[in-house]
Amino acid sequence: MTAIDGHGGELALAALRAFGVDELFTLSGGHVFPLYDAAHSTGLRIVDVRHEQSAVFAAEAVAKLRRRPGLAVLTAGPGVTNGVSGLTSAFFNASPVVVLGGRAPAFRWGAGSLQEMDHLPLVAPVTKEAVTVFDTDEIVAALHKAATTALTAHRGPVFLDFPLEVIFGAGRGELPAVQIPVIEPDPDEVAKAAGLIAAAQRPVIIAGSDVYGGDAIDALRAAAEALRVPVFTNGMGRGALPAGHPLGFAKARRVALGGADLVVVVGTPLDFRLGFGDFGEAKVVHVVDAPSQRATHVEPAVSPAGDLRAILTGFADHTGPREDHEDWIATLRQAEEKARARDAEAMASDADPILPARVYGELRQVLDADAVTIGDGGDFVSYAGKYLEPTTPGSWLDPGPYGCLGTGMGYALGARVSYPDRQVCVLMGDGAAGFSLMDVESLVRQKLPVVIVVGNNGIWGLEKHPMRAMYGYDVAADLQPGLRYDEVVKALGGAGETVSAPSGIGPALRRAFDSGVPYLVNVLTDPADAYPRSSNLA
Ligand SMILES: Cc1ncc(C[n+]2csc(CCOP(=O)(O)OP(=O)(O)O)c2C)c(N)n1
Ligand SMILES: [Mg+2]
Repeated sequence: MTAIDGHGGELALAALRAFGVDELFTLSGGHVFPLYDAAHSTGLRIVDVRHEQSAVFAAEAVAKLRRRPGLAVLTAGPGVTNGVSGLTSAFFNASPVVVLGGRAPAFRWGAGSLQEMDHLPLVAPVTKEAVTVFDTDEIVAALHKAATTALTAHRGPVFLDFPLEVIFGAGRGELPAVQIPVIEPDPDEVAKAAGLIAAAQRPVIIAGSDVYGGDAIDALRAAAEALRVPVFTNGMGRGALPAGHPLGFAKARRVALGGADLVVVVGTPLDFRLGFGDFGEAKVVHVVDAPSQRATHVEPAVSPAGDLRAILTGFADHTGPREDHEDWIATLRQAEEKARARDAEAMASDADPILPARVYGELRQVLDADAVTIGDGGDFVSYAGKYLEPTTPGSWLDPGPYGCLGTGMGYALGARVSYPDRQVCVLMGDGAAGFSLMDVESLVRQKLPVVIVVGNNGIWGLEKHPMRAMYGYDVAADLQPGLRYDEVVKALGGAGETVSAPSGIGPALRRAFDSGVPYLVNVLTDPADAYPRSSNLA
């Protein structure tokens, strides 16, 4: 235990520093000045934005990428309400985000202070913990507990607010050692699951974000290699088995799920992205990082719960008899190669107007292996998921199952602050761009270069095409065609250009990555092109 004293802001940041927090994202408000004062005097980096949602999305990117708390500081009332979509995304994504809110003074609560509202009922349903700290002497303990909760599987965001007199007041606290509880899995369940995989004829593993969040990427690879099981990934799990790994697959999913006799889903929910866990005749093993994550709408053969590293290592260490999966792996490899050839053709398309596939064909040639790519949009981002193949785990950021448009600039900020030397590239729909482009100013002013590629089809494509298919017409789905989003970025101090011919994409992307400033490549794409999908609502 280390004793610390100071004002409320100093106590709060000292507690979070112990968890590796070394920056905060915010938009100014007097209710939280002591947190700025503490950051200013201790050298904790302050990154400020133009809308609170960007602050929380930035904190979420840090939490996702670095597996430690990402911190956003929001002023009382509207600051907090503007951050609610970010908190909700973090909740859906199991991101260990800490949001600190200002709060009107407690001593005259009810008298009508500026921005006086009780935030807790709003944020409680989308956080693991939401508390008001009423005593300056309790700040250190409250923050230590909150950060520990955020980092304990199943991870997620926490929210604390501080009445004005509490955060401005002086106090003291004792800083305990950081210790994140680990949930030990039931060894019988682990053994049962490993036995099922070994005995299966055609097993498949699908691994998701919690595998990265739980630092279990190596254990996943070891389990797959030991039991010879093909692996598909989603979310932050992408890149776990990089392209070229004999058990890594991305494009043969339909063949795999159609033919599998056992589907092992690790670290991701059995939600709409996975057909709600209905894999026909195949048995299901659902591996989760906490018992709370066991599916209630399907009955898996077994659902080991707890530390993913321990569970996957248990799989790797399985010693019983095992079936030979080599024919199955060869079948999937054939399907994978066929799909890869089809994709390569699409990505080379000379079609005019430009197809999104070509944008990704060009982008793949300029991206480094460890580039962080971020998707924010509809169809344009579905194509990014299809055509971009991250080879470094924890380098792909999508909004996750909450599907919130507007994450792009915040995620880019968080990624750039996390990795000053890696490429950071945001793929944005033109609709999505409208939510956050003003935060290019935050990037410019704070010298945080990123490349923004807008797939500019002049429509809310992922809504327009389905509505037309359903009703034969569409409303509220058009945007102004041909808009110069690159000029917006230029006006804010960055750079950019518009591309309308396929041959222009590659050179523009190279200029963008070489520029060293926020740079928007505005690619005019074909509004008639719709991402082929079977359903998008349920
Ligand atoms: C905050 C929010 N509002 C609305 C939606 C519904 N929505 C999902 S995709 C989409 C269209 C996105 O359009 P754009 O970013 O231009 O990408 P495109 O589909 O055209 O490639 C909309 C409106 C959402 N997911 N999130
Ligand atoms: Mg669009």
